[in-house]
Amino acid sequence: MERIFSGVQPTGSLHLGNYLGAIRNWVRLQDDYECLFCVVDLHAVTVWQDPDVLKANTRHVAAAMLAAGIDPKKNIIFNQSQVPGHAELAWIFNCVARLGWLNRMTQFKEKAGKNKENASVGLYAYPNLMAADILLYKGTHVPVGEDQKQHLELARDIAQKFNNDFGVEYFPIVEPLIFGAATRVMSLRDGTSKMSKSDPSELSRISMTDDADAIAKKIRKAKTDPAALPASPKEFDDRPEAANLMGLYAALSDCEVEDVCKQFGGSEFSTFKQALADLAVEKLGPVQDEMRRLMADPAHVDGVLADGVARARAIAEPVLAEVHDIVGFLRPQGK
Ligand code: AQP
Repeated sequence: MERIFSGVQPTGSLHLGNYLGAIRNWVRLQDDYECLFCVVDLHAVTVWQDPDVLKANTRHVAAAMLAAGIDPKKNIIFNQSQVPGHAELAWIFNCVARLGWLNRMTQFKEKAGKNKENASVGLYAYPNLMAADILLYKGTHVPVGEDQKQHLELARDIAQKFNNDFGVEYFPIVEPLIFGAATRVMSLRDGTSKMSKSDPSELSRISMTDDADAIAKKIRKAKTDPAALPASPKEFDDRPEAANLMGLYAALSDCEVEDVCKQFGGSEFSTFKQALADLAVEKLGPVQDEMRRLMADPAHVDGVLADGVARARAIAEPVLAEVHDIVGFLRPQGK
């Protein structure tokens, strides 16, 4: 069976973008692939995290995966730091990847901003760790958002170079799985920047822990423009906020944006926002209720993660042993 690896960083409260762009799609993959879903805490610490908050966020992300419908028996749900092979293989990949490759990564430039001298080395080498995450399990497919496509290309280059350097056909060349609807949910305050956990404005995102009132308020306050709603996606040019809100409606109701335009074209934003808020509350409510129930039972969530860690290690350890042999690390035999 083909194997999928995918992860979410425990860097804050999950939002609608993480749900529609990632977790909801993962639920749909679990029947067709062998899946590892990872809370990528090693990635999270590329930017400083409060230790207690990081632990709480790790449980929060695991709870979101479970609440969304990922079956922990069928799939492996675990946190990255507890499988040492991720960091070990990332080191080997630090020695395979070229500086020039990493210098081209646009996400580092965006996240480091103007002060890149002050960014952590980990943030710079982040794509090498992502390659290790996938290849430690010889993953064949990775569901990625638009923003991760470049990193996945790098994982393919690393696998190829490792195979060439050592004259082996060891690592698979990973294929992306890109989902159509809502691959990129944008900020409610600015339709040109992505909805993000680290955006300082709470009003920019719908958090998976927001209650119905908070969801309705954020949608009501979402930035719009003065014109009536477009009757076709062709009219989305220069109207990023309308495109984003109508795209959200389409993703939440599992229909095409064209249909949303047909239904609401010509209406006032206020009417549409009310319908969008009602829909968001209806669709997110059951997942949020289940998340709250799970968050009140941390022992259960920890049990799921511990089981996942053991199963992930069982796959990773033989792969790492083979990589050691390929690279030439001596395993001394004691008496
Ligand atoms: N706005 C988004 N629209 C669609 N998909 C999104 N994802 C993130 N934001 C959006 C997808 O969610 C998965 C997990 O993302 P992540 O937590 O590993 O990192 P990220 O992409 O950096 O997410 P954030 O929310 O923007 O976090 P911060 O602010 O900490 O950097 C990925 O599949 C991602 O594509």
